[in-house]
Amino acid sequence: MMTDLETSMATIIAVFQKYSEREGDKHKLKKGELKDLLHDELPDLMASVNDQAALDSLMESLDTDGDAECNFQEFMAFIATVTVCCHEFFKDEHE
Ligand SMILES: [Ca+2]
Ligand SMILES: [Ca+2]
Repeated sequence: MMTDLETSMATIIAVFQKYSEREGDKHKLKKGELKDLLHDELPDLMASVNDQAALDSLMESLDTDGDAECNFQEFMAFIATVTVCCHEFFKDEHE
């Protein structure tokens, strides 16, 4: 029996792998895979990444090791940032 947090962590790993395995390096997201992941899994966010230039600049900001792909560590940094923003947005909702 997994806890909610354990399930959430396993889900994030599974989602990353689902897209990272599609092309090229199985453990990294190339730009097209990142685009598909955002499109399918973060559609609200993807609405603001609606052209190639925005996608290019997002990949550039995620890609801290400069290999033009997004590895799991880079992906987690991105998810952490997005999640903190969501928390900032929703934290006062129930007060
Ligand atoms: Ca890949
Ligand atoms: Ca990288």
